[in-house]
Amino acid sequence: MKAEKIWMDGQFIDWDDAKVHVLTHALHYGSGIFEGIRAYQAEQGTSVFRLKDHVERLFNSSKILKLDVPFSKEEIRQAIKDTVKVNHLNGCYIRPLVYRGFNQLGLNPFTCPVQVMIAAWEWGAYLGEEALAKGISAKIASWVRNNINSTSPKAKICGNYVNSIFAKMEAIEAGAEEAILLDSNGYVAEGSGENIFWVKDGILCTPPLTSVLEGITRKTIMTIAKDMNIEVREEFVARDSLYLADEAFFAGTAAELTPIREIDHYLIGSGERGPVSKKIQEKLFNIFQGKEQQYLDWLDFV
Ligand code: PPE
Repeated sequence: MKAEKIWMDGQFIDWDDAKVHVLTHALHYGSGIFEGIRAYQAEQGTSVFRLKDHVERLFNSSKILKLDVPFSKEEIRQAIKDTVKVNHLNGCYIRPLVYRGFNQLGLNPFTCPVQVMIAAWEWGAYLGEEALAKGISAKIASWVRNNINSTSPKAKICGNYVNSIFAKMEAIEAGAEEAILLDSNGYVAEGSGENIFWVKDGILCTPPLTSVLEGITRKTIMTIAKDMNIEVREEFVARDSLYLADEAFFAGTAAELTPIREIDHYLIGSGERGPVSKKIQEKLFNIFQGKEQQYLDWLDFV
């Protein structure tokens, strides 16, 4: 993973020179927030998927962590598109980060400057190319999802991701590919970096937005499923509902729509990508490629 330029605080810097001081506040305490965005090569040109929604969430995360972004939403949207353009990227992953820089250490963040960077690079299938067709194995983590009174799950805060890293390490060391975290009440929450869906008797289900990230892919999938006349429900369920589901999948910008083949060694349905998952996945990829007139508004051409 390497591209040419990274946007740092308003200007493009060579990839290898995009550095920060070791006493950067966010490096010590996780006091930053970020976004994960994808651009796709559509029939009409390169486009960023749901750029406006991602920038909106970036500013919501900033508000929650009290980071005063020194750029307007419009400036950030333009900088994201410029980053894709100067790097001559077609399909890519885009990572904007707003973080507390260096002034002094200690938990009070207010004296540290708010800095912004945007990087973009080619990033293929998050959980492997094969995973998109065949599905992956997942494990219920012993680590509980960040509690709603410990941090804000609605904000994509850097520090929140230590919780995900614990769950991911546990899953990998146990021989699984991804983790599923339960919330403090024991209900299914989400993956380490994805929302989760399952299908039971033709109904598409996902947990409510309490202790999970308000995923843009989640929102997209709920909209297109409804448009395809698939019933969608938000439900708190225990892990056994996942074991007994007909289908399950992860949804996120990086993961796109990745089917889940097995959870804790229980085969989900027939242990392969299910028909509802496949139908939604195909629709989603067609939308990314600009092949669905109805959803062209979601594409922002660079
Ligand atoms: N939950 C979590 C915890 C999460 O990190 C993501 C995105 C989602 C749900 C899905 O949200 P959305 O991308 O808006 O549909 N995870 C990002 C970071 C992944 C990473 O490894 O880094 C992403 O997919 O870009």
